[in-house]
Amino acid sequence: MAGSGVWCLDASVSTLLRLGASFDWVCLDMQHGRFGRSDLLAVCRSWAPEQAALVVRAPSIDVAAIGWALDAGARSVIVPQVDSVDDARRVVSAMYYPPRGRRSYGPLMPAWGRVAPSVSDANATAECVVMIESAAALGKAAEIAAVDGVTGLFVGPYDLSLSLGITVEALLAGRSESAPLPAVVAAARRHGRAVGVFTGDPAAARRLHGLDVDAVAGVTDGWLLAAGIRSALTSSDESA
Ligand code: 3PY
Ligand code: MG
Repeated sequence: MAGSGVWCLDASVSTLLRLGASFDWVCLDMQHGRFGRSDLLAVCRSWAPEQAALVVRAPSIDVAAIGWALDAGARSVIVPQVDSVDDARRVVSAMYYPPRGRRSYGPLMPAWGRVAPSVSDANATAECVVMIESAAALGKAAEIAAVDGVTGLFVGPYDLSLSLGITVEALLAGRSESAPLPAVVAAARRHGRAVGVFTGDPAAARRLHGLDVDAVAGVTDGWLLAAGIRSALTSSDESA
């Protein structure tokens, strides 16, 4: 998962496929979005390998849900509210087959004619991304990044700002060494991990200017729809 992503809460399968033709990655949000397991399977069944990377945000540190996403063919799973080294270890254990973890074997892609990756390929290519979105997680970011098997840290600015008692704008704009975002980036880089950030709209994404991040969820499906509606109404007002 790298580059420009769209974070989806409500899109249909066909809309997700269209988004996959334009963005670097598409995230299906199983925590706050409408997607359950059968929605996830419907998307994965239709996802063409040349399309954008399909990323799943698990509903929680949930071994079963993380397994469903991987079994359906997602390689990248973002797990919310990982607040400690123990949390990160539980996520790693769900993400990887033994001996690295305790993922249970049962890939589903053969059900729709795809070849499942070998156990070693699955382990080598999985992206295990943990969300830093509380004061506790921020305080432990370097230790969490150091957990073997974690491949990336992903900042949830909304929950993190609630936890810190500051605004999202202030959180995104802070650039001092001890400010939340530079601190997460430094913790990730120290351990060779990727960094992603959710912003959800382009104005917020612009606040990340100058920050060294790999992946930004710069829009949501809802933002794109609202922007399209605004643009259509503005142009019909102008032509009236
Ligand atoms: C947050 O900002 O807390 C998120 O989890 C983004 O969806
Ligand atoms: Mg959150």
